[in-house]
Amino acid sequence: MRAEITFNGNGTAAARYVGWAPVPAEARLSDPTGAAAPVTVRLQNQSTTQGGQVAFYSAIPDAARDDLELTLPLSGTPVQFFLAGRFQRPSIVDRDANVQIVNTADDQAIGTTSLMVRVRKNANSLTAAERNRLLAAFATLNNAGMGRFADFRNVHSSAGDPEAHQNAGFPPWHRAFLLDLERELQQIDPSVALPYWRFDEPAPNLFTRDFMGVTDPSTGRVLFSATNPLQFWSTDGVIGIVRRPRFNTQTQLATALQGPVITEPETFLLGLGTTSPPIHRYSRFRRYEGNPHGTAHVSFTGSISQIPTAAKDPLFFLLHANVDRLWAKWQWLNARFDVDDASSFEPLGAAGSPGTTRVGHNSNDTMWPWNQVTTAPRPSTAPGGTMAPSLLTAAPGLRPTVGSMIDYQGIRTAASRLGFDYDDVPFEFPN
Ligand SMILES: [Cu+2]
Repeated sequence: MRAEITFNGNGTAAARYVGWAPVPAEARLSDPTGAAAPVTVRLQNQSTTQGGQVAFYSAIPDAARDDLELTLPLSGTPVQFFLAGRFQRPSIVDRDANVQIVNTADDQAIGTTSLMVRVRKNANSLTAAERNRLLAAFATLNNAGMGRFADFRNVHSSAGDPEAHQNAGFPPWHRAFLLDLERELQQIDPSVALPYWRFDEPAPNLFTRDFMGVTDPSTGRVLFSATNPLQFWSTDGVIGIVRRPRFNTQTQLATALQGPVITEPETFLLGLGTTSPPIHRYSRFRRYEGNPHGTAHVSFTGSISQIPTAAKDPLFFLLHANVDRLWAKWQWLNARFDVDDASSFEPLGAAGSPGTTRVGHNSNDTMWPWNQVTTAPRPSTAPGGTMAPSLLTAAPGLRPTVGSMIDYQGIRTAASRLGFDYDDVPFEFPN
């Protein structure tokens, strides 16, 4: 007797990745030999103290369970359920989460499926193996300046500046930018998720020669160990990265000339309005583009400190993963996932219309460069093409809209799930 589970609408091993958001799954008897009647099974995590674990849901919405009983017909007809990573139990290596299918009649396992609970983690506390897989994937994407990374560097440029900054679309545009890059990294190594640099805490393990490098104070050039694949990093035909911190990277939080970044709790308070009673509003929260975001950028001199050159430095993507995490956590704290609610996103605009602000910053506008529009006021080139697809979800599509970035976990609309999560931002159904 054998049973199996599949999920993400895809039976292949390449699709066995989950975050905190529940995904459709099904269990079936693949070999009913020895069974005379429908078989009651229990889905459970194989007992391990480390690594990934899974949570089960019989339906949506429902409470997450540690295990789930299902009755599987002899015909092999699948039985539906839902599956997610168990919060605070992410994987450490690929496929280290093992779901067992146990026959409740005799407690024998009749099937096991291995998957990865893949989420974005704090870069400062990655294992050496997690760090090395990330660096290898980044270096492959850059390919010493000859690879696809050049498109990402070229998008975040002077021409792209008004598409991405100083307006309501700043958080969604950068969420899409990171997702596109992360999917490219995952095509190289599917066990990689983009980590975040918590710039409001010291990150001594990030600023080492084995990770994002250590600056030579005499030249401003970033030095790497001989085993770090970033040693061959190259952009615009020039080898190396120039990045000089204005703060002690071993002991301090990111600190610019005007002072340190505001802390995470202070960032969440930015959203608080002045009405009575005060509510948290997106239009106020997005002021975080200044401090902490801008402050973190200018806590260095060098390419990361200016928009046209910032994305030359791989640290940019870890900085922005934290910027995006702060928005995601603010969204969770305040239940701000409804794109049609002005406290979750504003301005609001109709598709194809200029909306209430510059095109590219209204919820129904498509975003450059993924829309491939090169007529004014959009830039005259659109490097990189459409959004990278995913085996795990159809969202956000090839030409994402600003609004498609809001409900990133598929809380309100399951089909909106973008397929990424942060280690400290859970999935919760709305009340
Ligand atoms: Cu930035």
